[in-house]
Amino acid sequence: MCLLSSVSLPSVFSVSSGFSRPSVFSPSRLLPRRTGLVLLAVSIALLPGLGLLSSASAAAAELTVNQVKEKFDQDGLALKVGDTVNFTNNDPVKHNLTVVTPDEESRDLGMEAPGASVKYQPAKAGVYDVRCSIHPKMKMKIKVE
Ligand SMILES: [Cu+2]
Repeated sequence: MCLLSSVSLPSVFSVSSGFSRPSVFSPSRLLPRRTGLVLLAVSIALLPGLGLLSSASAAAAELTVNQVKEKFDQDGLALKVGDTVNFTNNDPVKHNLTVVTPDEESRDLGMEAPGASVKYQPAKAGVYDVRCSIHPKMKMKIKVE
């Protein structure tokens, strides 16, 4: 009697506790854990994107330079690294812009049809020369800080 009760008591305990743990605790605990993990993963995935978006929209600008009557509508333009220049051809003729970087490297922006525009984003600080290979009188400078 004494032996049986001492043996049966722990076995009942272990069985009941073994059953109650996975059946009662795990469904209620796993669900919030999973949704929590998903939310964490989503927020981790979104945070860098949001940071990039906000910093890009706050810092980078797009400035337009018009080409009118075979001239640039401004002689010089100041901008910051990350900004973009949008050269727009408002002439009835083609232009073909070339940018000379501070390292004296020429970058052909290609033939620009009437009404078309071409974008250029300076990669580093310095003074850039912009010319038109069709109209040698067309010149302007871009100062990048
Ligand atoms: Cu031109």
